[in-house]
Amino acid sequence: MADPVKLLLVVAVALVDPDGRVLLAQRPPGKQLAGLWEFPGGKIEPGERPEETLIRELAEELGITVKEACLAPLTFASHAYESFHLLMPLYVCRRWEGFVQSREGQALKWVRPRDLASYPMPPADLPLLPALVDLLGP
Ligand code: 9L3
Ligand code: MG
Repeated sequence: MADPVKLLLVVAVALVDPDGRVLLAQRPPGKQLAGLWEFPGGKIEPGERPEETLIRELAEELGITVKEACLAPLTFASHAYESFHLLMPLYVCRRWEGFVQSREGQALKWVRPRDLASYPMPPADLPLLPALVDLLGP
């Protein structure tokens, strides 16, 4: 029998500031895909709902508090790596409490939607850009 496909469940968020810019985070050295710019987020822990994961990850990585009601699902990324299949919903969040800070040594950048494509991104994140630009405008 063929090996079952390993499914990796990850959530990501487009944080949108009042000027319509989106936050990208650079994956730190030593991590898989180091140096690439991604939408912040992380792996869904057993028993978590995706919204709970995002609230936890944004507190850990960026030091901000988002309310579940402020998270709107936009679209899904689905990418087959060699050893696993990544399934990753992208949420949009425009309101949060606290100031965005780098809590894990990652570089952060606020980027205009039309400029997102000029940042090297993980292959899962790249196909999310058209839906985001549609929503936010250039
Ligand atoms: N990943 C891709 N794009 C993203 C995020 C948050 C994560 N926007 C991928 C990178 C890793 C996997 O998901 O292959 C797990 O992420 P992490 O726990 O290593 O950050
Ligand atoms: Mg993460």
